[in-house]
Amino acid sequence: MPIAPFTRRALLNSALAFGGLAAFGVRPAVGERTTSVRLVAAEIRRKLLANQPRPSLLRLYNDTVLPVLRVRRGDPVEVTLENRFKDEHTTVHWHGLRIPNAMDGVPYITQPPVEPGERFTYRFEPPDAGTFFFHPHCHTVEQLGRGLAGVLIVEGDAPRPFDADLSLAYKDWCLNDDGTLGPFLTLRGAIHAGTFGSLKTVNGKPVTDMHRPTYEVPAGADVRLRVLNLDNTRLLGVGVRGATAWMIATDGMPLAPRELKNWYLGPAMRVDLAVRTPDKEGAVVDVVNQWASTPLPLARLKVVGPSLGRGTAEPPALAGPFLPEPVLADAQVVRMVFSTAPRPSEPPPELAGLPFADSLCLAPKTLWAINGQTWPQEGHAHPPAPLAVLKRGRSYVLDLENISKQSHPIHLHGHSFKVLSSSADPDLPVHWADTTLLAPGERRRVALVADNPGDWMFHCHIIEHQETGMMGIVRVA
Ligand SMILES: [Cu+2]
Repeated sequence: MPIAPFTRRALLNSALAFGGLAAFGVRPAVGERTTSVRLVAAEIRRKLLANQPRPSLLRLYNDTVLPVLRVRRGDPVEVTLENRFKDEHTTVHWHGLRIPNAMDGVPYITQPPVEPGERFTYRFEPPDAGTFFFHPHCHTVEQLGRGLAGVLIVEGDAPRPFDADLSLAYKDWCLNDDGTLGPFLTLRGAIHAGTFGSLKTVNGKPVTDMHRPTYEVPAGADVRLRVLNLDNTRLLGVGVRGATAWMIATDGMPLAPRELKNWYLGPAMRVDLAVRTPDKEGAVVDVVNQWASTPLPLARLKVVGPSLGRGTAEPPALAGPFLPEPVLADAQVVRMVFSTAPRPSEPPPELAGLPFADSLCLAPKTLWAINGQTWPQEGHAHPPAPLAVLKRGRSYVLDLENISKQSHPIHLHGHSFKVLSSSADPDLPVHWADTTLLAPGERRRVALVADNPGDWMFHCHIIEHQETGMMGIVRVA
């Protein structure tokens, strides 16, 4: 019975490596199947690198860098957020979850901001299984920049248990020599591809040319790798060296297994891989970022123990997807054009002096636009008119076009959409997503059924672009 110990060990590795279940104290509470979790958002001083002169000021959930929360599809989840920040409100957005609007976690738009000392309980039943994450949605550039995010794994899609299941959550940190973090938003970064961090990490562990987080996995086994790009800025091209890997899900939605060559992950995007590890003990498998001219390491899998003999056959497909198929013949086409702002501008002088221009979640400058419209500088408290109003239950094709010189990973809340085509990549497989990456000049057609009523945020997930105007509302009514 070699499988069970390995499986348990691999799961334990991933849980212990970055807090995992223990940090959350997951326990059944209200009903038998309810997962009840306390999520404390607080500042903490901690070193990201052992040789830092002084610790960095981080903002974390439950004192853990990128904690992992595991729940089951369809089972009730109750998460009580407690805001222990001194002077800043926050909320939790459940990225990619098709849950009711009131639980979506956008301050002012879907709920009042959770002020310091206050609590808010999120209640939902995850309708999809897969790999998701959670993060705040106001002053995100700094809250997320200091680490405020977590991985959400919704179980219930595997036709048979994987031999190991690991998440690899990528994030850069703007770490300075003296241990301080920042700046999180620069004019130069916001105008271009964003402000890049100096320290690359996976699961909070440093990644360099010489060093990468290493995990032991069984030989001849099916290992599920959940790769998440949780950075504010950086684009990844995920590849695997030393083993055959199949893509089995994109943004938490299953895909017929497809051999992985390269998959681009903009900020907020995820890909699930089934990696068939070599039979030979001691072999290594590298997960790499192929976006760079020389592939950069992300993580290494080290093969240990006797082969589990999974052979060479394709892994089975995951269960799902569990969402309605858009009817293309009936679909109305809605065009969305992503560009620089028609008139770059600064906030009115009476608002410019506010601390970090936050209390209204206001854009410090307006640089980016969707359909020529920028998120107003009066902030979330004064939302703009919707970019589009979709009829509940109807199918739509969103015709997305990026006419700017930067890439934009575009995210719609409350829905997943089917990516049908790309003007830049004729070989792009049809796949489901909640965030899709548009290269400069690229046009993509995506389809969805507008089945979740409410006002939903629609924005670029390069956070500096989002916070300088590339954000709007899509209403489903
Ligand atoms: Cu963008």
